[in-house]
Amino acid sequence: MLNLNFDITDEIQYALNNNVPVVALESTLISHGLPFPKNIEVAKESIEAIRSNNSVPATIGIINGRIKIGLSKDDMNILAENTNIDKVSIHNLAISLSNKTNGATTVASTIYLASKVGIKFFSTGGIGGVHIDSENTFDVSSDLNQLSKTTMYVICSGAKSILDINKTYEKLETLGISRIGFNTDYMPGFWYYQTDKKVDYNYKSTDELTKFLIIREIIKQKSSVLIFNPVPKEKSIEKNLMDNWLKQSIKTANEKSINGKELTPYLIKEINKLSNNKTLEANIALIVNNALLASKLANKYFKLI
Ligand code: PSU
Ligand code: MN
Repeated sequence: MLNLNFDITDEIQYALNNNVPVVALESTLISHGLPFPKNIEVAKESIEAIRSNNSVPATIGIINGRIKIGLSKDDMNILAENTNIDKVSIHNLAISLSNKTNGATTVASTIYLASKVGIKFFSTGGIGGVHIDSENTFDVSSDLNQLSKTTMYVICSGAKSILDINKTYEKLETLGISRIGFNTDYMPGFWYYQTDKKVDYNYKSTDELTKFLIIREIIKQKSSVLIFNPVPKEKSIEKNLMDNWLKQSIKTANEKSINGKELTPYLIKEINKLSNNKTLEANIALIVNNALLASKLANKYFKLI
């Protein structure tokens, strides 16, 4: 029954059957996170980074209502070039399939779909989380809920800087999602190198880190693990600059009554403008860097199991 909706490329299916490392990638980054044509360049660079470590990339998205595990070049162009692509999370996943839309999958829906086909590693930029002013709006990304339900090893640079980092950090602990550093003592701040939030543990080698992942499997823990990899230092943005841009863009979002799932893409675009694309450059650098680390970890993992 499942196969009726899933299109898995032969290469990915072969890798899954033969313990070849596979790294999943989301597509919301392509359609809603980065501007065209940078989005397609970054998608390709991430794919190359994963291949350079003998791993198989699996970019996930929805084309004409079909779940694609592995997007073709044409599929990727559809998601990168059009402005009417659905942002598909968990609540609207089956709606997109039933209406045969083209949809970009968020962290939540990507890890859900990836885990259904047996993928263990996923790489992205920053996860969604608890929004500023959530006491009033109740806006909390379903990424957090899904991370608590799905077993996935998620390599990222923290939560997006537009969020309430304190609340997001606490919520992760509540949900049983380990906040692991890879060579960092503090949770990274997405566009900036580090926040003041301590990681649960800083693993300093891929060997140590993958052994920890395997121990979790032995004791049957089912939630996801966040593996934090900070933005390369030379691209990191100063926190006070970022806070100013954030304040300004929240103000214009309020004036224009932008909220819900439109809020994240709007704020990211606005801040890219205000920063003269410095945040865009940081975003690109960290995405590719995370893909590289994900494939290294996936390689080590499949050597150890
Ligand atoms: N990080 C980015 N750009 C993005 C996102 C994350 O740098 O576009 C996307 C991810 O797909 C994430 C989603 O899952 O935003 C969260 O959206 P929301 O807050 O509406 O759940
Ligand atoms: Mn939201």
